[in-house]
Amino acid sequence: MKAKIEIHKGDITKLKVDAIVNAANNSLLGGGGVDGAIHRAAGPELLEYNRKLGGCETGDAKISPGFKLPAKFIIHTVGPVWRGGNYNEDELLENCYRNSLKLAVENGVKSIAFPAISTGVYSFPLERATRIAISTVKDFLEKDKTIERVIFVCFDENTYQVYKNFFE
Ligand code: AR6
Repeated sequence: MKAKIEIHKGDITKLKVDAIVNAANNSLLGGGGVDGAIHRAAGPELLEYNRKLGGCETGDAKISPGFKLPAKFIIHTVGPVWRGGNYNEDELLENCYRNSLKLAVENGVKSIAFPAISTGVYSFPLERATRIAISTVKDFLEKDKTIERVIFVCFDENTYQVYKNFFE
């Protein structure tokens, strides 16, 4: 099961996988960080498509085509904003990973890449988020037979080192 997980350093928009996950906001209409990069790389059709999705609750996930991306699908999930840890932030972050994987399976996705959801603009502590990301994905993969490959994409060196440390 661990063999299905990879840690990758770089830009998630470049990956040729079945689905990449977007760390979006409730509107699903774009923003900064990885969300901005995905909208730029996918092209304006993504915004047009997402207008019809009607937003997304924190912890939930919605799917769109990848448009100009090498990835076939984009799974948009909304991570929690860190507010000190007493506002269900851990559970909501766990839900992001689990609901993204469920949606992936429903759509026949075999390879999926995740960014470090909530650890940028939303300020979730990186180590705490990394532990949740890795353990939620591992738990899911233990029961699932569809997903063959999960890639954690780390954009900066610090995130990459933290993921490497937790994974070993
Ligand atoms: N590829 C992979 N990871 C990236 C990329 C990229 N191209 N660009 C940034 N990251 P953030 P959040 C990393 O802020 O904390 C947006 O405005 C980044 O270095 O993108 O969930 C949305 O619209 C960090 O490690 O997402 C929301 O309003 C990680 O992705 C809000 O930000 C997540 O950082 C969501 O905030």
